[in-house]
Amino acid sequence: MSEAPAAKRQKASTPDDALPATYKLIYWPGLPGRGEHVRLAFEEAGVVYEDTAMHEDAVQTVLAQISTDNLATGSAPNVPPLAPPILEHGDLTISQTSNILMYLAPQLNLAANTSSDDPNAIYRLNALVLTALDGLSNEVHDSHHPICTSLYFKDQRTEAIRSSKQYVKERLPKFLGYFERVLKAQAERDAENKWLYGTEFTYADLVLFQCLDGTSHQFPRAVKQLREGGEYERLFALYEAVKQRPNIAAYLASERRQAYGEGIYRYYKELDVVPDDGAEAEKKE
Ligand SMILES: N[C@@H](CCC(=O)N[C@@H](CS)C(=O)NCC(=O)O)C(=O)O
Repeated sequence: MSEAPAAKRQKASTPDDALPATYKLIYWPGLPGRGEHVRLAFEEAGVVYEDTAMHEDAVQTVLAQISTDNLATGSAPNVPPLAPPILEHGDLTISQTSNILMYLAPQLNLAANTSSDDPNAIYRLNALVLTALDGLSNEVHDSHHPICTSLYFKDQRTEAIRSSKQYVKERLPKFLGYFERVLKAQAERDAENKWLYGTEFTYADLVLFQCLDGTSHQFPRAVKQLREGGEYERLFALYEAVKQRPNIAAYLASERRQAYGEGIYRYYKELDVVPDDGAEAEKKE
């Protein structure tokens, strides 16, 4: 169980009083991974949650869920998950990061006014989240494993170098530019807007923060160069603002925040390329 400070031990609102307000995150131990998006939402909201990654039998807990023997035949009509993160809440079991967040965010007050005056907010937020996960998580992972996830890095090193050069040259600026554009559009609606969705802080801001943090871990030189280029000022201001939110800052400084390891975001010196390296590489080929 995570060690949330006493002041943060409050219950989340649930859509159904019959559901116990204890959330269980099932994820691999030893790395932030995609489970981190779910943790950050819980931490920002200050709710109690169980994180099985912190348990001794963490791996077995994940394996039991994703085993080909798991037919999810309990009384609730759950479907078996293919991969973590997995959320259990009462008799509900769901997987897929964005799906879990879509379920949690309204309960954790991280989805703007989805439940009242802006019922479509959740779909706009989900589009932002899926876009961040596409370009600043899945594609970043695929840069170090461009051939196949099941092969070792050393067996796809050459392809990973080429893939990383292309990524930082073309894809990374495209996705950073997209989120800068979203923020610019918000600011044009109201100069006070600094978040992805209007005046309110939402889980999309948290996801973007984590995606940018992980991408910076894998490609520190490229992110630094692009940041210093000055084209993404709103985006990096959002990154810093999320990092400084009291509950997030406390979490990042705690032992619950795990170091990046052999997960989605990995540091390999030979992949720490900058957009200009990419241009060079293509000229030589
Ligand atoms: N689209 C899924 C991807 C899930 C995923 O790839 N999970 C990783 C850990 S972060 C995993 O264990 N994958 C095992 C596999 O794909 O075989 C999500 O966002 O939840």
